[in-house]
Amino acid sequence: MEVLTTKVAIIGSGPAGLLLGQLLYKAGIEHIIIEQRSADYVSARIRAGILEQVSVDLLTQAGVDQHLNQQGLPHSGIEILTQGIKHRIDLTALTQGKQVVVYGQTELTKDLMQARTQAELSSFYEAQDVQVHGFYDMPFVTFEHHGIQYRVNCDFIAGCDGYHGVCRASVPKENIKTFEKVYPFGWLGILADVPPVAEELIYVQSDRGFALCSMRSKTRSRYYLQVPLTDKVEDWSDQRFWDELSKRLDDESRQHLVTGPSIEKSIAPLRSFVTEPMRFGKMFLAGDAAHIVPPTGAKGLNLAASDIAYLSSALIEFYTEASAQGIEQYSEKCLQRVWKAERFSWWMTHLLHRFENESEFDLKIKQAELAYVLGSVAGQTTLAENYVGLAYEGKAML
Ligand code: RFL
Ligand code: PHB
Repeated sequence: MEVLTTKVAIIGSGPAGLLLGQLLYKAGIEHIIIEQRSADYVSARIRAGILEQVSVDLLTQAGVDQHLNQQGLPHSGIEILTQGIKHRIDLTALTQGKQVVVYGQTELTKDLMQARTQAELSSFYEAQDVQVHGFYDMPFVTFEHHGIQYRVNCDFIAGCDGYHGVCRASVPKENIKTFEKVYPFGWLGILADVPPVAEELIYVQSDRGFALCSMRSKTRSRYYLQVPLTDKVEDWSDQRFWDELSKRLDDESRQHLVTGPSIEKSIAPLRSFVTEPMRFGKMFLAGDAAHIVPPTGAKGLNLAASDIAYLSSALIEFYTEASAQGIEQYSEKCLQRVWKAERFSWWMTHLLHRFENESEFDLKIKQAELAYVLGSVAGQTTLAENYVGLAYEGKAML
């Protein structure tokens, strides 16, 4: 067995783990990343597309904003399409100048991986049988890598290993509480090298179900359709996808819709999920390992970034000021922001999706709520300030 020693063992090389690694590196804090998948698999995953300003600022601090600044598309508004009419939410005007940036999680992951390679930092990809031990006392991680057994002794474990990871699953049941809501539908997403239907994102509420028109660049589009959970990707030819999307759009958008062959197609289930607390002795959970939101509010990746802002601050404070205050407050601070984003994502999902067994009364109430939100400055402001991202409370990297 090879025995290694480091300060922070990071489990998972998604955006949360990579960003934490980069911020610790900048602060001169030794760490190792242990990831079960291959580097190619991790860098090819297609997921989120929207970054809040605070996430962009954090990436700037981490020194990985070069491509983001060149290729990210700043957006100052979104459209909500309901009853055949588009309503623009002017994010920037409603939030005193804030905006969001369209930049794919795939690109962000590649940027962070590249920064790591350049700095020659230690990562173990394709690690097998990763296990976390002793996190209430003397933490260590064990795994197998290319036939060699490893033990990593560390001060802290950062559980950045996503919803299906090993860290949360290793916490004794009596020390953890989870809150969950599963939605009775999924999102079928496609990526295609066609120009986006419009300059801004369109969130579509229609009798046929929700749809979202998003993008990755001026020549690459990302579209989603609400579909029953029983549907399989094979049920959806490209033609069927474009036909259905077209039916959910308004006349003007339908005319501008450019179709083409898909380069990726997948179905994601929708879930709301929160773990309390987010720290277990010397092990922290961050990102999807601790919480999941339905993608309607575009908050998942951004919440992972805000957890890491708090966690990196706490660890830097611990090592440079010998203060455990940030560590003690980590869970509480994260959860305050997490629950607000959970509420917003749940609310957007309810407002814009079609639910089975919805009575005519329920539908009328929902339509009235949408009409209120879209027709009132207060309603629009609520939506806008949540969409661009709420401010961090207390001390974080920013
Ligand atoms: P990740 O990205 O899941 O990374 C976790 C990593 O841990 C590894 N792992 C392990 N490693 C070692 N040992 C083990 N036992 C391990 N188990 C797992 C995994 O292989 C993986 O590499 O979690 P992280 O870093 O917390 O990042 C979270 C985000 O990926 C996620 O919240 C977003 O993608 C959610 N999301 C969106 N978020 C936004 O902010 N804006 C969006 O527009 C947005 N759109 C989306 C989304 C997620 C989607 N899907 C597919 C769920 C759209 C979709 C369709
Ligand atoms: C995306 O572009 O993948 C995307 C954008 C906004 C969302 C969810 C996903 O709310």
